[in-house]
Amino acid sequence: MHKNILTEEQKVIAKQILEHLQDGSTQSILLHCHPSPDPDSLGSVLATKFALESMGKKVTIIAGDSKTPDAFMHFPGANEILVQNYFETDVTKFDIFLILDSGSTSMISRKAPIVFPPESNPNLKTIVIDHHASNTGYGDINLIALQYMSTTEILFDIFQEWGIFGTTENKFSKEIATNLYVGLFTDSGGFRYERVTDHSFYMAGVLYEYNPSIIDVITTLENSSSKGFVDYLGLALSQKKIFHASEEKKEKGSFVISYMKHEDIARLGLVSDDWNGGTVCNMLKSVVGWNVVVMMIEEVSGEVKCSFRTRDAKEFDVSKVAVLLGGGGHKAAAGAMIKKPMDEAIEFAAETIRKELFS
Ligand SMILES: [Mn+2]
Repeated sequence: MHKNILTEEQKVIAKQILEHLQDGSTQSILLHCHPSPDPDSLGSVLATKFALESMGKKVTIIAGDSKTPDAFMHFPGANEILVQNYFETDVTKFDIFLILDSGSTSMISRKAPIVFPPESNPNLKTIVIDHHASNTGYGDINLIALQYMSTTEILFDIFQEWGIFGTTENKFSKEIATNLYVGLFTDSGGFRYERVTDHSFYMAGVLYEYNPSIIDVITTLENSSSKGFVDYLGLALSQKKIFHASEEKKEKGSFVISYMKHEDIARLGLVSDDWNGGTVCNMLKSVVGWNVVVMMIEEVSGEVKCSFRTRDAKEFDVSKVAVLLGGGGHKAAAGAMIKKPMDEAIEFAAETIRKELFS
């Protein structure tokens, strides 16, 4: 028997989801990638596609709001993703919309508000599987499991419940293993985050058995940078504002905000594949005393996307700041969008961080 950390209650929900999937009236299933997809979004969706196909279901994957990054195109099955967003998709063709790694409906699309069931297909069943604490459970069936590092880690246990593996008729494949691994590896910061458990390492071991070249997939992922990424990194790391805690709160150290204005993006000729808030944050927070760090990117003029990280999630819960700014996330890593010009956005974020975490 494989190690499985779903709670009894979650196992019941997993079985419920399976019943819906196996129901004769379920033929066609829709999957999507979230805006600015990360490897957990892609890996979850692609692994699920192979699992559902092994059950004889027809699966369609849409790229969603963003173009799938070139650096992810070597994930097995990635070339079958349709370049269209939710509102460009004819939902009458589907029986189930299986929504993965998406903490809110804005992670399905940011183009317009989303209402379920959609007007054009009142019979569309929505199933949400996710690991974000901010997920309110907006589907017909919701499996929100916070004990997992990544959505692919939840799927690993769900696939056992579904009999995709761990039974004599093993349908687990190299393609499923590879896609589950990319999500597990990246959402755990390469097995570095505090929330990593023995289950994460156990899962990695099982996946390795199915694809001993699993490490090559990560090597390719981490060595697919564009020239634009290096230009972005250089400027982002040099443009930063350092804010110190007040004299009375000296022990709290400092917080740092790096930024990339819309005009910088235009001047360097960057495209959205070129930047990544997390990378800059990880470098900034490696400095002793820089306890909260933020990367702010103004992709669209007047709209600033913020990534928050901390080197000490016990002392500094950055999700609190993100929520106050209209976003969400985890204690150690969160995000938000501020609709202001960059200078005002920096001031607004700095004030919020100072009030919430440094005073
Ligand atoms: Mn995730």
